[in-house]
Amino acid sequence: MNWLRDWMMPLAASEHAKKVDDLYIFTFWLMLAFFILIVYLTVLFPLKYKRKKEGVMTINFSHNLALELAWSVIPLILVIGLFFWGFNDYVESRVHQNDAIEVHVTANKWNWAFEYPDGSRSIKALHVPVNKPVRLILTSEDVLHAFFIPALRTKTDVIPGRYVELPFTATVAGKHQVFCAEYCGRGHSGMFAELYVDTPEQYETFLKEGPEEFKTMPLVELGKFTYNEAGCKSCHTIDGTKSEGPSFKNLWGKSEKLRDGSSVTVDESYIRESILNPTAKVVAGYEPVMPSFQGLLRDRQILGVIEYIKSLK
Ligand code: HEC
Ligand SMILES: [Cu+2]
Repeated sequence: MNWLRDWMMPLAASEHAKKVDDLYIFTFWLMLAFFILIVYLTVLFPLKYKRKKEGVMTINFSHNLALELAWSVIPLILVIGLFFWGFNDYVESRVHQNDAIEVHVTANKWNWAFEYPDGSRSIKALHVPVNKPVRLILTSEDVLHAFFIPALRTKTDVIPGRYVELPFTATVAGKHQVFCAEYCGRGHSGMFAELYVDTPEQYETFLKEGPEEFKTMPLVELGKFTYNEAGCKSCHTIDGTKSEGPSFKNLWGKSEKLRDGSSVTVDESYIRESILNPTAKVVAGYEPVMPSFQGLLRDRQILGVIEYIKSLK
Protein backbone atom coordinates (compact mmCIF):
# COMPACT_ATOMS: atom_id res chain seq x y z
CA MET A 1 0.00 0.00 0.00
CA ASN A 2 3.04 2.25 -0.38
CA TRP A 3 1.82 4.28 -3.34
CA LEU A 4 -1.59 4.76 -1.74
CA ARG A 5 0.03 5.97 1.46
CA ASP A 6 2.26 8.43 -0.37
CA TRP A 7 -0.70 9.67 -2.35
CA MET A 8 -3.10 10.13 0.57
CA MET A 9 -0.97 10.95 3.59
CA PRO A 10 1.80 13.39 4.53
CA LEU A 11 5.37 12.11 5.00
CA ALA A 12 5.56 9.16 7.40
CA ALA A 13 8.93 9.28 9.14
CA SER A 14 8.73 6.04 11.14
CA GLU A 15 7.48 2.47 10.83
CA HIS A 16 4.79 3.29 13.35
CA ALA A 17 3.61 6.22 11.24
CA LYS A 18 3.20 3.89 8.26
CA LYS A 19 1.12 1.51 10.34
CA VAL A 20 -1.10 4.35 11.53
CA ASP A 21 -1.54 5.41 7.90
CA ASP A 22 -2.41 1.89 6.76
CA LEU A 23 -5.11 1.66 9.38
CA TYR A 24 -6.37 5.13 8.55
CA ILE A 25 -6.46 4.41 4.82
CA PHE A 26 -8.20 1.08 5.33
CA THR A 27 -10.82 2.72 7.56
CA PHE A 28 -11.27 5.52 5.04
CA TRP A 29 -11.97 3.23 2.06
CA LEU A 30 -14.15 0.94 4.17
CA MET A 31 -16.27 3.90 5.27
CA LEU A 32 -16.39 5.19 1.70
CA ALA A 33 -17.66 1.81 0.49
CA PHE A 34 -20.41 1.81 3.13
CA PHE A 35 -21.22 5.42 2.36
CA ILE A 36 -21.70 4.66 -1.33
CA LEU A 37 -23.75 1.53 -0.56
CA ILE A 38 -26.05 3.35 1.86
CA VAL A 39 -26.57 6.39 -0.36
CA TYR A 40 -27.20 4.12 -3.32
CA LEU A 41 -29.87 2.15 -1.45
CA THR A 42 -31.43 5.31 -0.01
CA VAL A 43 -31.96 6.57 -3.53
CA LEU A 44 -32.79 3.23 -5.10
CA PHE A 45 -35.42 1.91 -2.69
CA PRO A 46 -37.88 4.84 -2.79
CA LEU A 47 -37.75 4.69 -6.57
CA LYS A 48 -38.05 0.94 -6.83
CA TYR A 49 -40.72 0.44 -4.17
CA LYS A 50 -42.78 3.53 -4.89
CA ARG A 51 -46.52 2.75 -5.08
CA LYS A 52 -47.09 2.79 -8.78
CA LYS A 53 -50.83 2.03 -9.11
CA GLU A 54 -53.70 3.19 -6.94
CA GLY A 55 -55.04 0.32 -4.84
CA VAL A 56 -52.01 -2.01 -5.27
CA MET A 57 -50.43 -2.85 -1.91
CA THR A 58 -47.09 -4.46 -1.07
CA ILE A 59 -47.38 -7.56 1.05
CA ASN A 60 -46.86 -6.80 4.72
CA PHE A 61 -43.26 -7.53 5.91
CA SER A 62 -42.60 -7.52 9.63
CA HIS A 63 -38.88 -8.31 9.47
CA ASN A 64 -36.14 -10.37 7.80
CA LEU A 65 -33.95 -12.16 10.31
CA ALA A 66 -31.15 -13.05 7.90
CA LEU A 67 -30.86 -9.47 6.67
CA GLU A 68 -30.91 -8.00 10.17
CA LEU A 69 -28.26 -10.41 11.38
CA ALA A 70 -26.11 -9.60 8.37
CA TRP A 71 -26.22 -5.84 8.89
CA SER A 72 -25.52 -6.21 12.60
CA VAL A 73 -22.90 -8.92 12.64
CA ILE A 74 -20.79 -7.87 9.65
CA PRO A 75 -20.23 -4.29 10.88
CA LEU A 76 -19.64 -5.63 14.40
CA ILE A 77 -16.88 -7.90 13.16
CA LEU A 78 -15.41 -5.04 11.15
CA VAL A 79 -15.27 -2.59 14.07
CA ILE A 80 -13.89 -5.21 16.45
CA GLY A 81 -11.23 -5.93 13.83
CA LEU A 82 -10.42 -2.21 13.57
CA PHE A 83 -10.18 -1.97 17.34
CA PHE A 84 -7.65 -4.78 17.66
CA TRP A 85 -5.66 -3.55 14.67
CA GLY A 86 -5.40 -0.07 16.22
CA PHE A 87 -4.86 -1.32 19.76
CA ASN A 88 -2.07 -3.61 18.65
CA ASP A 89 -0.28 -0.80 16.76
CA TYR A 90 -0.69 1.53 19.72
CA VAL A 91 0.72 -0.94 22.24
CA GLU A 92 3.60 -1.74 19.90
CA SER A 93 4.38 1.97 19.53
CA ARG A 94 4.66 2.38 23.31
CA VAL A 95 7.11 -0.49 23.83
CA HIS A 96 10.45 0.82 25.08
CA GLN A 97 13.74 -0.34 23.63
CA ASN A 98 16.47 -1.05 26.16
CA ASP A 99 19.17 0.74 24.22
CA ALA A 100 17.07 3.86 23.58
CA ILE A 101 18.70 7.29 23.74
CA GLU A 102 16.99 9.18 26.56
CA VAL A 103 16.23 12.84 25.99
CA HIS A 104 14.59 14.94 28.67
CA VAL A 105 12.01 17.40 27.42
CA THR A 106 10.82 20.33 29.49
CA ALA A 107 7.84 22.34 28.38
CA ASN A 108 7.05 25.80 29.60
CA LYS A 109 5.04 28.68 28.26
CA TRP A 110 5.90 28.68 25.30
CA ASN A 111 9.05 26.79 24.80
CA TRP A 112 10.42 23.28 24.42
CA ALA A 113 13.83 22.56 26.00
CA PHE A 114 15.78 19.35 25.42
CA GLU A 115 18.56 17.74 27.43
CA TYR A 116 20.68 14.93 26.02
CA PRO A 117 22.47 12.04 27.76
CA ASP A 118 25.81 13.89 27.64
CA GLY A 119 24.32 16.96 29.34
CA SER A 120 24.08 19.08 26.21
CA ARG A 121 20.95 21.09 25.73
CA SER A 122 18.99 22.66 22.98
CA ILE A 123 15.93 24.80 22.77
CA LYS A 124 13.14 24.46 20.23
CA ALA A 125 15.22 21.93 18.31
CA LEU A 126 15.32 18.22 19.08
CA HIS A 127 18.17 16.25 17.50
CA VAL A 128 18.00 12.48 17.21
CA PRO A 129 20.00 10.03 15.11
CA VAL A 130 18.15 8.26 12.32
CA ASN A 131 17.03 4.63 12.86
CA LYS A 132 17.97 4.66 16.57
CA PRO A 133 15.33 4.13 19.24
CA VAL A 134 14.75 7.27 21.29
CA ARG A 135 12.88 7.70 24.54
CA LEU A 136 11.64 11.14 25.44
CA ILE A 137 10.98 11.82 29.11
CA LEU A 138 8.71 14.82 29.26
CA THR A 139 7.50 17.15 31.93
CA SER A 140 6.01 20.61 32.17
CA GLU A 141 7.02 23.51 34.40
CA ASP A 142 3.65 25.22 34.29
CA VAL A 143 0.50 24.05 32.54
CA LEU A 144 -0.65 21.12 30.45
CA HIS A 145 1.05 20.96 27.02
CA ALA A 146 1.10 18.23 24.40
CA PHE A 147 4.10 17.13 22.39
CA PHE A 148 2.95 16.29 18.88
CA ILE A 149 5.15 15.10 16.00
CA PRO A 150 2.84 14.72 13.00
CA ALA A 151 5.50 13.07 10.82
CA LEU A 152 5.83 10.29 13.42
CA ARG A 153 2.05 10.15 14.05
CA THR A 154 2.76 10.28 17.75
CA LYS A 155 1.71 12.59 20.54
CA THR A 156 1.58 12.75 24.31
CA ASP A 157 0.25 15.07 26.96
CA VAL A 158 2.99 16.81 28.95
CA ILE A 159 1.84 17.17 32.53
CA PRO A 160 3.20 19.42 35.30
CA GLY A 161 4.47 17.44 38.29
CA ARG A 162 4.68 14.19 36.37
CA TYR A 163 7.01 12.45 33.89
CA VAL A 164 5.55 10.90 30.78
CA GLU A 165 7.48 8.88 28.25
CA LEU A 166 7.32 8.81 24.49
CA PRO A 167 9.35 6.22 22.58
CA PHE A 168 9.94 6.43 18.84
CA THR A 169 12.37 5.49 16.11
CA ALA A 170 12.57 7.97 13.26
CA THR A 171 13.49 6.43 9.92
CA VAL A 172 13.55 9.44 7.60
CA ALA A 173 16.43 11.88 8.00
CA GLY A 174 15.63 15.56 7.74
CA LYS A 175 13.69 18.25 9.52
CA HIS A 176 10.20 17.60 10.86
CA GLN A 177 7.81 19.87 12.71
CA VAL A 178 6.79 19.56 16.36
CA PHE A 179 3.69 21.29 17.67
CA CYS A 180 2.11 21.87 21.04
CA ALA A 181 -1.28 20.24 20.68
CA GLU A 182 -2.91 21.43 23.89
CA TYR A 183 -4.17 24.99 24.20
CA CYS A 184 -1.82 26.47 26.82
CA GLY A 185 -2.34 30.23 26.67
CA ARG A 186 -1.57 33.24 24.52
CA GLY A 187 1.60 31.89 22.90
CA HIS A 188 0.23 28.41 22.23
CA SER A 189 0.13 28.74 18.45
CA GLY A 190 3.83 29.64 18.39
CA MET A 191 4.94 26.79 20.62
CA PHE A 192 6.90 24.96 17.95
CA ALA A 193 10.04 22.92 17.88
CA GLU A 194 11.93 21.27 15.05
CA LEU A 195 12.74 17.60 15.08
CA TYR A 196 16.09 17.09 13.32
CA VAL A 197 16.57 13.47 12.37
CA ASP A 198 20.34 13.42 11.85
CA THR A 199 22.69 11.01 10.18
CA PRO A 200 25.10 9.51 12.76
CA GLU A 201 27.81 12.02 11.72
CA GLN A 202 25.45 14.99 11.98
CA TYR A 203 24.34 13.82 15.41
CA GLU A 204 27.95 13.55 16.60
CA THR A 205 28.64 17.07 15.32
CA PHE A 206 25.54 18.33 17.06
CA LEU A 207 26.63 16.81 20.39
CA LYS A 208 30.13 18.26 19.98
CA GLU A 209 29.32 21.71 18.69
CA GLY A 210 25.83 22.31 19.92
CA PRO A 211 22.68 23.34 18.19
CA GLU A 212 22.70 25.63 15.18
CA GLU A 213 21.71 28.68 17.23
CA PHE A 214 24.85 28.26 19.38
CA LYS A 215 26.88 28.87 16.25
CA THR A 216 24.96 31.91 15.12
CA MET A 217 23.78 33.64 18.33
CA PRO A 218 25.83 36.75 19.22
CA LEU A 219 28.39 35.81 21.90
CA VAL A 220 26.96 38.01 24.66
CA GLU A 221 23.49 36.58 24.10
CA LEU A 222 24.83 33.05 24.08
CA GLY A 223 26.64 33.83 27.35
CA LYS A 224 23.46 35.14 28.93
CA PHE A 225 21.56 32.09 27.69
CA THR A 226 24.23 29.82 29.18
CA TYR A 227 24.22 31.75 32.47
CA ASN A 228 20.47 31.13 32.79
CA GLU A 229 20.32 27.63 31.32
CA ALA A 230 23.42 25.96 32.72
CA GLY A 231 22.59 26.88 36.31
CA CYS A 232 25.26 29.55 36.90
CA LYS A 233 22.51 31.88 38.07
CA SER A 234 21.74 29.70 41.08
CA CYS A 235 25.16 30.58 42.56
CA HIS A 236 26.25 33.80 40.79
CA THR A 237 24.25 37.02 40.71
CA ILE A 238 24.64 39.76 38.12
CA ASP A 239 23.67 42.66 40.40
CA GLY A 240 26.67 42.64 42.73
CA THR A 241 25.11 40.74 45.63
CA LYS A 242 27.10 37.91 47.10
CA SER A 243 25.56 34.45 46.75
CA GLU A 244 26.97 30.94 46.90
CA GLY A 245 29.68 32.30 44.59
CA PRO A 246 30.98 35.81 43.75
CA SER A 247 28.75 38.09 41.68
CA PHE A 248 29.61 38.52 37.99
CA LYS A 249 29.04 42.26 38.21
CA ASN A 250 32.27 44.24 37.76
CA LEU A 251 34.20 40.96 37.84
CA TRP A 252 36.05 41.54 34.57
CA GLY A 253 39.56 42.90 34.99
CA LYS A 254 39.37 42.86 38.76
CA SER A 255 42.24 41.61 40.88
CA GLU A 256 40.81 38.60 42.74
CA LYS A 257 42.18 37.47 46.12
CA LEU A 258 42.55 33.72 46.33
CA ARG A 259 42.32 31.41 49.30
CA ASP A 260 46.05 30.68 49.32
CA GLY A 261 46.81 34.39 49.71
CA SER A 262 47.92 35.02 46.12
CA SER A 263 45.91 37.09 43.71
CA VAL A 264 44.98 36.87 40.07
CA THR A 265 43.62 39.21 37.42
CA VAL A 266 40.24 38.16 36.03
CA ASP A 267 40.88 37.65 32.31
CA GLU A 268 39.81 35.16 29.65
CA SER A 269 41.99 32.27 30.75
CA TYR A 270 41.12 32.72 34.43
CA ILE A 271 37.37 32.58 33.68
CA ARG A 272 37.89 29.62 31.41
CA GLU A 273 39.84 27.79 34.09
CA SER A 274 37.25 28.71 36.74
CA ILE A 275 34.55 27.06 34.63
CA LEU A 276 36.42 23.93 33.60
CA ASN A 277 38.53 23.38 36.71
CA PRO A 278 36.96 25.44 39.52
CA THR A 279 39.09 24.11 42.35
CA ALA A 280 42.39 25.13 40.70
CA LYS A 281 42.04 28.70 42.02
CA VAL A 282 39.51 29.20 44.82
CA VAL A 283 38.40 32.73 45.60
CA ALA A 284 39.06 33.85 49.21
CA GLY A 285 35.94 33.78 51.37
CA TYR A 286 34.17 31.08 49.34
CA GLU A 287 33.88 27.32 49.60
CA PRO A 288 35.09 25.22 46.64
CA VAL A 289 31.56 24.02 45.83
CA MET A 290 31.38 24.91 42.17
CA PRO A 291 31.02 21.82 39.93
CA SER A 292 33.23 21.51 36.87
CA PHE A 293 31.50 22.21 33.57
CA GLN A 294 34.08 20.22 31.62
CA GLY A 295 32.25 18.57 28.73
CA LEU A 296 28.97 20.26 29.55
CA LEU A 297 29.56 23.59 27.84
CA ARG A 298 30.64 24.07 24.25
CA ASP A 299 33.71 26.21 23.54
CA ARG A 300 31.57 28.92 22.01
CA GLN A 301 29.39 28.95 25.15
CA ILE A 302 32.47 29.56 27.31
CA LEU A 303 33.48 32.42 25.00
CA GLY A 304 29.93 33.67 25.35
CA VAL A 305 30.10 33.59 29.15
CA ILE A 306 33.38 35.53 29.03
CA GLU A 307 31.81 38.18 26.79
CA TYR A 308 28.74 38.26 29.00
CA ILE A 309 30.85 38.82 32.12
CA LYS A 310 32.74 41.60 30.26
CA SER A 311 29.38 43.24 29.51
CA LEU A 312 28.39 43.32 33.20
CA LYS A 313 30.20 46.51 34.10
C1 HEC B 1 27.02 25.34 43.08
C2 HEC B 1 27.28 26.74 42.91
C3 HEC B 1 27.95 27.23 41.63
C4 HEC B 1 27.53 27.07 40.34
C5 HEC B 1 26.32 26.27 39.82
C6 HEC B 1 28.46 27.79 39.52
N1 HEC B 1 29.43 28.36 40.30
FE1 HEC B 1 30.97 29.50 39.66
N2 HEC B 1 31.68 29.64 41.56
C7 HEC B 1 31.05 29.12 42.70
C8 HEC B 1 31.84 29.43 43.86
C9 HEC B 1 31.50 29.03 45.30
C10 HEC B 1 32.96 30.16 43.42
C11 HEC B 1 34.09 30.71 44.24
C12 HEC B 1 35.03 29.61 44.67
C13 HEC B 1 35.90 29.14 43.54
O1 HEC B 1 36.60 29.95 42.94
O2 HEC B 1 35.83 27.94 43.25
C14 HEC B 1 32.82 30.26 41.95
C15 HEC B 1 33.71 30.92 41.11
C16 HEC B 1 33.49 31.19 39.80
C17 HEC B 1 34.31 32.06 39.00
C18 HEC B 1 35.49 32.88 39.50
C19 HEC B 1 34.86 34.09 40.13
C20 HEC B 1 35.80 35.05 40.79
O3 HEC B 1 35.27 35.95 41.49
O4 HEC B 1 37.00 34.96 40.60
C21 HEC B 1 33.78 32.08 37.74
C22 HEC B 1 34.26 32.85 36.55
C23 HEC B 1 32.63 31.19 37.77
N3 HEC B 1 32.48 30.69 39.03
C24 HEC B 1 31.84 30.95 36.67
C25 HEC B 1 30.73 30.12 36.71
C26 HEC B 1 29.93 29.80 35.54
C27 HEC B 1 30.13 30.38 34.15
C28 HEC B 1 28.96 28.94 35.92
C29 HEC B 1 27.89 28.28 35.07
C30 HEC B 1 28.32 27.65 33.88
C31 HEC B 1 29.16 28.71 37.37
N4 HEC B 1 30.23 29.42 37.78
C32 HEC B 1 28.36 27.89 38.14
C33 HEC B 1 29.86 28.41 42.71
C34 HEC B 1 29.14 28.03 41.60
CU1 LIG C 1 1.84 24.36 25.04
